[in-house]
Amino acid sequence: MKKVVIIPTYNEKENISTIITAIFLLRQGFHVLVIDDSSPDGTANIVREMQASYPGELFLEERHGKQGLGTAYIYGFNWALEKGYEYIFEMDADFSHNPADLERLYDACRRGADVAVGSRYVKGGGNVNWPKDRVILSKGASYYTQLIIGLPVKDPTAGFVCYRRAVLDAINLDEINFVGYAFQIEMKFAAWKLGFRIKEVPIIFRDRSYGTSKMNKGIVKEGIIGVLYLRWLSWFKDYHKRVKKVSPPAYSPVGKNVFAKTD
Ligand SMILES: Nc1nc2c(ncn2[C@@H]2O[C@H](COP(=O)(O)OP(=O)(O)OP(=O)(O)O)[C@@H](O)[C@H]2O)c(=O)[nH]1
Ligand SMILES: [Mg+2]
Repeated sequence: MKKVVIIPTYNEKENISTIITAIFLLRQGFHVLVIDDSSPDGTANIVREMQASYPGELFLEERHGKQGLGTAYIYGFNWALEKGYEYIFEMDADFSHNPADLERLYDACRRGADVAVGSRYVKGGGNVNWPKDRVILSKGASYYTQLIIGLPVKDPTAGFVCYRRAVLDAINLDEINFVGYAFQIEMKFAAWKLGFRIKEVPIIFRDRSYGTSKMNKGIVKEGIIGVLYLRWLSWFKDYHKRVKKVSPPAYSPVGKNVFAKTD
């Protein structure tokens, strides 16, 4: 089964080669797609050099300027759908997500989940070395999200996820509104609203050891307002209809007047 791990990067030169190597060392057939937003530190050059060692398995897409994590993933989802991948993973470059857990997310999807979420807030999961204020913010965001939009996911901002292809195929990705934490919440909300099964798999999340965080106040603000916006959309604007991709009919009689009488 074709599986691809999408890693968005912005200034991850300290982490990118080791994370890529760690994924390929699993020898589980994961391909890797790096979406780099012209990192000034040269992250993309490192990936480009590594591509010779992993032909047909390591891919790089470069975008102009920092455009946010959410749009990087949407770009990656469309890329992966077009290339025919069956299992599509989200993962950070900074080793907060343990590459070995990719297999556990994959197993959950193979055993019936449509979306497997690497979760810190189910039994067996947790945070290690994260500053207290970040843990409070993250847990607060989880309670807030469950309260306001009723999403039955204990770790809705989680960014370590496996999607079955059918999920991304069913979502109109043009309708996804957000780019930061709210992006992660909205993707899960859209999948849930469309009736897909979401399973949380416990993971231990570690604070990054190298490089710098891209977290900022704007991302927090987007999360707070974003959740309220999702509530509003689902109450008054038929969110599930908006976010459902409308597939073209399998057969459309082009150039033929279907209403014309034939007798
Ligand atoms: N392509 C792209 N990648 C991004 C962008 N912002 C963040 N990333 C990447 O997204 C992943 C998560 O970003 P982090 O900075 O680790 O954000 P975070 O995990 O919320 O914050 P920390 O807990 O401080 O690490 C990392 O691989 C980043 O390099 C962006 O604008 N574009
Ligand atoms: Mg991080």
